[in-house]
Amino acid sequence: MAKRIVKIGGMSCDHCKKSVTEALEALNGVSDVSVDLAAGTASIDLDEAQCGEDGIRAAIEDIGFDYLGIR
Ligand SMILES: [Cu+2]
Repeated sequence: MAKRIVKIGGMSCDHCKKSVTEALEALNGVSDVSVDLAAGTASIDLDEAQCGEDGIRAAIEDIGFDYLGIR
């Protein structure tokens, strides 16, 4: 399990924040999701054995936001 920060584009309100939080929490291997709306980031605990970068990208893009990377 590793703490990672996902950069997300297009979030503008609390509804966006909730949508992104729920989409990330639904992924196997992702937990402890905390979205920072102002920063455009989500802090997550990631188990990379269960979920890779592609899975995170798809979850964000599927609900209409922009995946801008992970660190
Ligand atoms: Cu919104």
